[in-house]
Amino acid sequence: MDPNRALVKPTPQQLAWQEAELTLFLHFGINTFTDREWGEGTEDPRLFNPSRLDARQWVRVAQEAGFRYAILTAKHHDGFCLWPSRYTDHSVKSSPWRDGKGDVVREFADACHAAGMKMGFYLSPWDRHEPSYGDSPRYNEYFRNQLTELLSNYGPVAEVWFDGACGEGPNGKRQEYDWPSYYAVIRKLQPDALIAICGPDVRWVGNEDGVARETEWSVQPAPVGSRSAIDGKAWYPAECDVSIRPGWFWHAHEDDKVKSLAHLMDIYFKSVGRNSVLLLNVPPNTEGLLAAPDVQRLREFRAYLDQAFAEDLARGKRAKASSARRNAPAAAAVDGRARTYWSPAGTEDAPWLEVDLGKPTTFNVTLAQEFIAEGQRVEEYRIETWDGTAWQPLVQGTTIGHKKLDRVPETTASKVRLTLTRAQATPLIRAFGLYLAPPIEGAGLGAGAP
Ligand code: FUL
Repeated sequence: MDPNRALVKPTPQQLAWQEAELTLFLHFGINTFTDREWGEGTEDPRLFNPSRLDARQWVRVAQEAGFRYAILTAKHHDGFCLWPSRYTDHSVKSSPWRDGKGDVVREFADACHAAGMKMGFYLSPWDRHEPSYGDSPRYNEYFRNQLTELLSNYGPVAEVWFDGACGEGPNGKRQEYDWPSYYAVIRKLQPDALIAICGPDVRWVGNEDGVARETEWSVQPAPVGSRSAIDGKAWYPAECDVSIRPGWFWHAHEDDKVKSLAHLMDIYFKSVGRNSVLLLNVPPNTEGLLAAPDVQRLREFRAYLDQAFAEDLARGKRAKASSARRNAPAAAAVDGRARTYWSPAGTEDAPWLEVDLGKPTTFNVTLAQEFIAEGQRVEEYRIETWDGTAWQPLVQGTTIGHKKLDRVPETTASKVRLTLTRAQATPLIRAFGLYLAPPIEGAGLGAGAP
């Protein structure tokens, strides 16, 4: 490894987003009222009529569950707009809701801003209603106009989420999306907004199960439009999108198919716990509210996380290391602070950090975090426990990144050691922690999706 090599680092916006860990996704629109997942674009806007819509409820529930970003589907593939766009009548203004004077995006944005929730929107480039779709230059202009409305009139936007779906237009031609021109509108109007999925700032993890890879690098070949590229590489962190229900939109018949707490926790460990952000979809119902079973599950989700991570058993314990740089002592990895880290002097092959727990201590989750503001560096690590005579293997892992959580069988030890066996540059370990998570009713903690 070349110590002078410039490392790819996150932008401040990418860093804030990753630190937040949890983003709520809200799929809501005409499909909510037609009981479909994909509309055809021929739906009657008069069907859109939520009886008790309250975006403050969405935001309150999300915030209570620990979510700090929320993304609403301003327009899905059917083309129906949740805001009164000047460029089409296929929107809330043609609906009976609030006498055609309503604006869901406005209510959502206001609720987010009032609560300090970061706000984003999903805008489907694929539009099955808009007549200009397929006539590439004309539709690209229509799309940029819609983006301009959403980015100009609703306050700060933290994330714009682009799905890649692309069908034929009414003229039988395939629309060619002019991505660079879309990005230019976003960069100009909302320079702090992250552009996700079909965009350069946040990468789709590659499935809709909420599961990242065991090895998840935030540094990737640079996508078009990236702001952090060095030598063809860029900071391009993974986001895991998954719905709390089988579908993305609300359907009455799925009220009893909300994912179990055990399944959600498995998703959490395999997304947030694998250096990714979890984008969890919780769709409002025909009343315009998050449904009771989903709200209940989100409460359980929060309560479980609070309990599982209430006490870091390594916090403040005596720590020593194979070596440490000045201002980066071993103790900094167990001080509970986000801005300090342990970093080895860089001379040994496999630097290690040892925590003396002072007494036999039982845990079943280990945590490691890198100080990613300075890049992602660790390629391989192992965790061992001291049995009084020798070090016993417990975890063998690869990348760490922002956060790596490993679930292990209940283990009792008085000393635990983290060894970094391979790294791309001198590692900076922000945290090393140990937790005893309670069992989940109906499933062991280690159990996967039911
Ligand atoms: C997909 C869409 O086709 C789904 O309807 C949903 O919006 C999901 C998040 O992205 O590609």
